[in-house]
Amino acid sequence: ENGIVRPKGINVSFHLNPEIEQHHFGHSHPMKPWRLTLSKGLIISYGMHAAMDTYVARQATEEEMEDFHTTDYLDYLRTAEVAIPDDSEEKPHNLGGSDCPIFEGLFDYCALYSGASIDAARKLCNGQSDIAINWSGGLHHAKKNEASGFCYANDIVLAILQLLRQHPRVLYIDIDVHHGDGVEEAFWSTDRVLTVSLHKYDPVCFFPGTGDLERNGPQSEDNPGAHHAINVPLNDGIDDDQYIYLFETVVGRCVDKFRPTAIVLQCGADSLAGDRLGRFNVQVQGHGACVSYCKSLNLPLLLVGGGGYTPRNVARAWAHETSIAIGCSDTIDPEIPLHTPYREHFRHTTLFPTLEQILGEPKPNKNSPKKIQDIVEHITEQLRFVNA
Ligand code: VJV
Ligand code: CA
Ligand code: ZN
Repeated sequence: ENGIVRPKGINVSFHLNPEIEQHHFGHSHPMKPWRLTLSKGLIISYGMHAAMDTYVARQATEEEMEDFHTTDYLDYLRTAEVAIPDDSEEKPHNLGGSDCPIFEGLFDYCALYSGASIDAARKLCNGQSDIAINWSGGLHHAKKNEASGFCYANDIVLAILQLLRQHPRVLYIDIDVHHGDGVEEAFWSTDRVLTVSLHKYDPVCFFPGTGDLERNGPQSEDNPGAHHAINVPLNDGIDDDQYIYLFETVVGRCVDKFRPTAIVLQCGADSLAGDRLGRFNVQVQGHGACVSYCKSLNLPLLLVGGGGYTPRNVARAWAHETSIAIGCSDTIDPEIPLHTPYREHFRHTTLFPTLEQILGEPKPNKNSPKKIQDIVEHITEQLRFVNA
């Protein structure tokens, strides 16, 4: 089908569970698990499933989730009663407000996306996969004892903990438009995980308000994790050229100094132009270039999803990135196949719409060349303290 063949020598596993897609955060909530249905439909219509090992994820057990989360929080998550979101008071474990509503099947949803990321990490550990993909994961804000920013269980932390059983050093990279605060904080105190997040940074007006350039981990004498958090704070309107330059320069230097033995890339698609919550001018090509660069490092690679609030663009990005993983991105037809489910939902018939097609008028780019150079210089300085 479509000339897709299984790549020789490189194994890609695809972890999903259609049950995840059935959950609803509530009327007009920006997080729509249905975007996973749209993405999968596009991936299958291109025939890409034939080039991967597909696994239907099982639920993570409570014991597995306790590797990071408190028993108290998990018990609350499992037993919380469905309620109309209410922001009027502080809630136990930050559950039940409009960002993190309590909806039907909440615990199953969390256990399923966590199970998929844990399974994916195990495939990398036992060498059955070179690249493992879970587009339903990537929920980087969840804390050990509370929900935050649409995230309830932190599947990324759970997956990295699996990788650390086999791997001395794991590099975590986060291209979601939001700061990857939950993952950063979880590995604050170890030098075995280097976290890197690129994000829109505005301490007042943009969630979660953290992630300035100077935030590099608690700087105490006895903290091995000091300097092992890298933040790339950006302004509105960053374009592909600047984004790719920063990604390759920063990640390249991190790899040189830290010498990771495995990489986790959170591919939040809210950094794309035209996202309902995002502010950047990054295109499907620029977003995908980050995946290509990580793949070129030839290390075990876990790809997870994350944010992404304009489903047609999320589906384009994650289908393109799946094609990069299996090595057919140069050969597939950029015209969305005629038999793609919900094809009319994509508005344009190409995988790679132009900024004009997406936005009409592109957003002004508020990132000066000097700002980009200052970021690279600060991070280069910071990495002097990082050694393999
Ligand atoms: O900015 C916030 C927090 C508030 C309090 C709650 N109100 C609703 C919004 C302002 C300060 N939260 C952010 C959370 C973003 C989470 C991003 C997650 C990820 O992409 O990084 C990873 C998956 C926020 N931004 C926008 C909204 N919340 C938002 C929430 C809604 C909504 C519209 C916007 C919730 C329900 C409904 N509309 C109906
Ligand atoms: Ca980020
Ligand atoms: Zn986000």
